[in-house]
Amino acid sequence: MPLVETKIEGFVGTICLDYFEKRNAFSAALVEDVIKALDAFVDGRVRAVVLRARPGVKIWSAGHDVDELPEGRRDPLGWYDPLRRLVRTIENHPAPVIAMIEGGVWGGACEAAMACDIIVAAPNATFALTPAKLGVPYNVSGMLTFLNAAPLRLIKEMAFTARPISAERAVNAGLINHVAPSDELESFTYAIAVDIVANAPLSIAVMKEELRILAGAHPMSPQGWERVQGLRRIVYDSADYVEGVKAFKEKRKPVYRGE
Ligand code: LCV
Repeated sequence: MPLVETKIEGFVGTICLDYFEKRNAFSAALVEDVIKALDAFVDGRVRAVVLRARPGVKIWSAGHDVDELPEGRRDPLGWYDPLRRLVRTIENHPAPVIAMIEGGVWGGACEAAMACDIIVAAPNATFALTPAKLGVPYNVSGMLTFLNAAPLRLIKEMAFTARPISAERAVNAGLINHVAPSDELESFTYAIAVDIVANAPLSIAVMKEELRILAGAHPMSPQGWERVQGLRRIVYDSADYVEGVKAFKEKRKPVYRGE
């Protein structure tokens, strides 16, 4: 049973997340279905993609599937982690991907949305960075996605407080492109897609790739990389990381001791 619904109309492809029982948490299975859909759109010569959830949802996506996080002593966000693969697939997709958002966007789903090229949200959309809430050591390329999406100070506030921010605050900060009234969200979003598909797809694809390469062009020395990896290992080896995942599964507030 696919966890997404897809369609192609003209040159516009749509991927609708359809995993209500886990609030569209990006499990390996859901990520696989999204990646398959994006790959099929390349062959289908789709020129713009809309990534959405079902109309009227309260939660666009609950983020990484916490049940699939390692219980400790292993990097929870390594290169082949489903969420990492999803972010790279969106960034490498030749056509622009427009995230159309209603409801809450949590944790890794914020990164998936920010990896999209354009974000259009309803007024009820909220965005929350949650690694600190779960005790997770987010990874470097993920932090770069955030850093490329919003001012450093806002990213720090979101990352350190783990508090959701409103669509209004997000659009004022430039984290999202537009807030559209809920009853106009679809028409507003697809109007952008129609404008895009009327333009030269090859020119757009090369500009998207140029911007991806330039946005990711941040030098990090081998020592800097090793230092960050060492610090991250201390976190995912910590009792706090185990506590964060355990508390989530036990549906209780975590108690962090800084060890
Ligand atoms: C697995 C879930 C999830 C879920 N995973 O419905 O960025 S990082 O580093 O933190 C990264 C590791 C990450 O993305 O972590 C995940 C961050 N996500 C969150 O903190 C959001 C956690 N979820 C919630 O706060 C609530 O579920 C929301 C507000 C999203 C929806 O609340 P609502 O009352 O509508 P439930 O909480 O009842 O959730 C319905 C079912 O989905 C599961 C949840 O455990 C429940 O399962 P059961 O029916 O078996 O109890 N679920 C929700 N989110 N991220 N499973």
